[in-house]
Amino acid sequence: MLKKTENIWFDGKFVPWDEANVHVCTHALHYGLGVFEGIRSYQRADGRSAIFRLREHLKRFIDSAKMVTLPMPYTLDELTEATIETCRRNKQRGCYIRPIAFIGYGALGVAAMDNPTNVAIAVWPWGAYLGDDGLNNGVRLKTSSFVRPHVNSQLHKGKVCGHYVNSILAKREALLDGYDEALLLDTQGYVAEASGENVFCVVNGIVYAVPQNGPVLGGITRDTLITLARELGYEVREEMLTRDTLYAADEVFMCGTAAEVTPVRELDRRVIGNGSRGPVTERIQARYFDVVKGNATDHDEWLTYYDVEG
Ligand code: PPE
Repeated sequence: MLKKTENIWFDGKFVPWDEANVHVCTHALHYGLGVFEGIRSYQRADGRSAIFRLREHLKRFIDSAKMVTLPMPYTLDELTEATIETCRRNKQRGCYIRPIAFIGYGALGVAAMDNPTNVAIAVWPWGAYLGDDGLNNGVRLKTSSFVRPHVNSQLHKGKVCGHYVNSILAKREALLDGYDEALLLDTQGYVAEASGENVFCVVNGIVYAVPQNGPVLGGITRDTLITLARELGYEVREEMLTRDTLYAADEVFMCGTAAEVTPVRELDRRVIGNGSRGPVTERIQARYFDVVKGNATDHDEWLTYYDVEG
């Protein structure tokens, strides 16, 4: 269950959590055209709170809307201000932040060119997406029978609400089959991404990331980890991967704002590496947590600090 907070920013105003509602005939509810973001803020080791890579997330939010021809009534600066204020008002020292924009109430029928766009920003506390045990010991993955749609069928660089039906089908299938998460391949059979995470593997000390030119979200955590891994001295290659490469890899891990850096200990009943969090994954994960919520200050450009009263 969501842990509700006090106020949601909704079309430019703060409204109580329970009153941030829309009509059942809202267009997006029927056809799925909306865009969203997932952002985290953390309370850092020094006690201050900071939102991680806020501008990049909100830029992607605006770009996603543009890709799907959804008019976005707010600027990057307005959304930035609104996001910070939503964290502050709700006295969240560390939280998950969910901006969403969608086609609102008006006409039904697919195009509905003149319906308004509604925009909301909600925040709430959200722990480890795939569990604390998953972060420490790794999760079990299943290659999905569902495939990531062709790059001309969905606009994968956009974080589009309706795209997530494909993710839900894959994730539910994986859970029903007793796994923790689904791995989706592309229409050619190459590794795309997990239902809500980008995928990496480690072979002979080299870090491999699935390239961005396929049907995958351009993950901000993925970009962060490539930067941090290179700073740690690892060679990082962006190459198409096949499932057999993952089966035989020394380490596999996934990343996303919600999932952070989650090791994979098993894929399709093949134990990956030593069957727990591998050493390279552990180093990159530790560095990630140090940057987002620890003592590291060498990536301050990624942090938007804000004050919480009381
Ligand atoms: N791929 C997909 C399909 C995806 O949904 C996410 C984020 C990523 C990759 C990683 O992107 P980034 O957060 O920029 O590193 N998934 C979000 C939603 C999860 C949810 O269940 O809701 C998230 O991590 O916030």
